[in-house]
Amino acid sequence: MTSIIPSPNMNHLWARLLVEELYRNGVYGFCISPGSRSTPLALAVSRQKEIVHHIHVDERGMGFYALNWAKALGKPVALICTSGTAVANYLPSVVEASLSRVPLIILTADRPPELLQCGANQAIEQADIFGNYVRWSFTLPCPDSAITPTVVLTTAGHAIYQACRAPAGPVHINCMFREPLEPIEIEGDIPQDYTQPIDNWLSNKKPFTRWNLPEHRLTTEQEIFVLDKIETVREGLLIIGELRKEQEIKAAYNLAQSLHWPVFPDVTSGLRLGNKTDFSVPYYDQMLLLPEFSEKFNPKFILHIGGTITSKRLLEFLEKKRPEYMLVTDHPLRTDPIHRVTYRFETDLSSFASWLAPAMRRRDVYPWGLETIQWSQKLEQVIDTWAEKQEELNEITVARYISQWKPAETDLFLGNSMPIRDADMYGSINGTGGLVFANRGASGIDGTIASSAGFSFARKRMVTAVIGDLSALHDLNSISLLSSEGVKVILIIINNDGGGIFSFLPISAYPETFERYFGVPHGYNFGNVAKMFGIDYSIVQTPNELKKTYQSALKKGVSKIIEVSTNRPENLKLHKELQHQIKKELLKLIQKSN
Ligand SMILES: Cc1ncc(C[n+]2csc(CCOP(=O)(O)OP(=O)(O)O)c2C)c(N)n1
Ligand SMILES: [Mg+2]
Repeated sequence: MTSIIPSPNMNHLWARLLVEELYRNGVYGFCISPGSRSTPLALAVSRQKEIVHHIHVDERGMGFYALNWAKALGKPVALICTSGTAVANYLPSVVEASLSRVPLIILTADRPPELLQCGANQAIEQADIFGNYVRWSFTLPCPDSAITPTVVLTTAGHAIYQACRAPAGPVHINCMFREPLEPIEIEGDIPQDYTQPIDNWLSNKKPFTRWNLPEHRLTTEQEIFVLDKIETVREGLLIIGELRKEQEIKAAYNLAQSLHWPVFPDVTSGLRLGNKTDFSVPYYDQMLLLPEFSEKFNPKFILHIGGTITSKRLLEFLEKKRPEYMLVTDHPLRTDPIHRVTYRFETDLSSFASWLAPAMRRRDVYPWGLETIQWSQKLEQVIDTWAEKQEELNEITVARYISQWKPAETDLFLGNSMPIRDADMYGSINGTGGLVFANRGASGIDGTIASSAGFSFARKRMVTAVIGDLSALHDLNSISLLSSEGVKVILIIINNDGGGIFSFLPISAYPETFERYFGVPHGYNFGNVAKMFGIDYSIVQTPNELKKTYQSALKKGVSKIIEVSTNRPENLKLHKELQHQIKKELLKLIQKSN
């Protein structure tokens, strides 16, 4: 621990107290964007040698970096920025962190009250700027010897508690500082006995307040209810939504193996692109394209554990079928977009799955859904055969091949729009698993490059990221994060010269407005920008080229951009063609079974 006192002045003392108490409460990562008003905070971090910190000029990218760092850690990461629009640039990542329940501690430097609402430079209304998207917000006044230093410490502690307790999320401490901001010695600024109330804290390394988070477990009555319910269900379906921890993935896998129900794993569950269970139905989204299947497949009870579902078709199916629906999450947020949940439980997911799995092994199993599982297995071959025929790469085969080629010791980040959907629909179940992250809280196409960088840093391993070209353009300056220490990302940019997703929407039938307002072609590629940021770059056209380039980048172990050019109208055609073949095969299988 570096010394907190003597501090040169009150500004620096308070900043050191704040940073130190955050650190003692387990905040080991800080993300700093440069600015003058935040000088005391930045310097406080720089003195604490055990804190890992990153510096990036753009607060928007820095926010997404911190978000995915914290999401992978399951622990809060702190952000520091100066006053003014710097603060406002955090908003997209704050919104995402709020909706995806990721703890962030946002420390924004502010001007003193006498410089607000009077036209002073770089002064905006910062208090409560993030509205309902933060779990707690508080303005620390200018450091003042009339205020006991314990206030600073308990502010830090309470911030962590609010950020970490369910629902986890961002908190905002707005820190006012009056000049001078530099660490200049000011005699008498800190009264001699000022730190007396925290003498004990200064002499040890423990947090001032030790917060204890509530544990969420089912009560005995709830356990009996769940067991009763599940034991009497004959046609059950297990849906596994987003899971962020390897332990949860393992527990969900064991639950699936014991339950003997068909399993619909979301692409972010860790059980979709690998970790195949005996009951996995990876191609449920595509099967639901066929009305004959939807009519025949009638689950009476859903057990859904984890986060939300990517497949809109599955949501529509559930809305129509109206089975009993048990949703088990580790948070209290409302995540029921089809308004169909019958039983809701808030509990730790690993504990829930680990408790339920052994209890399920003992029960009589009603063999239902076996055909569904077998049909899905047959579709694996249909997709492979179709893919083998594609000489040039396309968006479907990129999703499929990456899921097959990605090594077990790497993770996957999926950009919103088509990359996550293609991986959900066409990724292979025979991959190696690993964590799959995406910003699905608000599903923005912003901050994707920064997100994959933060994810890689947190996991201390290579991340393969697949994102669209507009998403890449949106976050260009974050390419600089790809070469920062500890970040290894193979960034695959699917360049279809615009927003490919819109071709799948009804608006594509209006050619007079479609390209200009929705397709938004730009004609760029990413070679020069990769060069500007000193990142290795290749553009590939064929599956073989992608395989070679991808595998050599993995071997090299440093960040790389791989661009794949595709064509939007052609992409739509290819999706339709493959979907037609899937439906044809599935119909044949259904007819055979009748
Ligand atoms: C920040 C933000 N702005 C706008 C949107 C709306 N939007 C959804 S998908 C999309 C197009 C994305 O294009 P690209 O990243 O190239 O992916 P593609 O659709 O081509 O797969 C847009 C603009 C959004 N989700 N987030
Ligand atoms: Mg695109």
